[in-house]
Amino acid sequence: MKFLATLALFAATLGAAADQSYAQAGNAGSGNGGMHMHGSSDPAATSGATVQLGMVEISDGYVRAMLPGQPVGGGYLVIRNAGSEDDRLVSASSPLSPAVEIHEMSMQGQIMKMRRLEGGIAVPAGQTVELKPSGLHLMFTKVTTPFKQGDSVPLKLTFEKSGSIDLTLPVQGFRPGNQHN
Ligand SMILES: [Cu+2]
Repeated sequence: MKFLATLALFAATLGAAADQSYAQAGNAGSGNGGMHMHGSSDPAATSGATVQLGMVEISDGYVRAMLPGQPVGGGYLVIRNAGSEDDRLVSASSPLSPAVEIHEMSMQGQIMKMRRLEGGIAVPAGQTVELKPSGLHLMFTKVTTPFKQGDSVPLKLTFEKSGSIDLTLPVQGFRPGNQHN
C-alpha cells in the first residue's frame, strides 16, 4: 500500500511538471508565431524576394553599403511590368534620406556620367527594367548615418499607374571598384 501511494504521488508530481512545461512551450510557441507573422508581412525584407503591386513586380532589391562619411548610397532592384499597359516609376522616398533621387549612369566617351531622371523610369508593358550598378539606380542623398552591411533600409516606391508600395531593402557589403560616384 505504501508503495502504491508513493507511485500515485510521483505520478501527480509528474503530471504537475508536465502541465507546467506544456504551458511554457505554449507561450514560446505563440511568441514564435507572432514573430513569424511579422516576418511574413514584410515580404521584401530579403534580397531576391518578389513583391507585386498592381501590374508591376519588384524583386532583387538591395542597397549598397556606404563608406564612413559618404553621404550618398545607391539602391538597386528589378521591376517587371506583367501588365498590358505601360507604367512608370515616378518617385522614391525613405525616412533615412531627405531625397531619394532616380539616376542614370552611362558612359560618355571614356567618362562615366550620372544624371538625374526628372521624369522617372519608364516600365513598358511586358518589359523588365533593371536598376543596377553603372546603370539606372536610386540614389539616397544626404544620408546622415552611412548604411552598413546587415542594416535594412525602408523605401517607398510610387508608380504612375500601379500606385505606391513600402519595401525594406537589405544592405549589401561595399565592393571596391564598383562604387557609386
Ligand atoms: Cu546617382
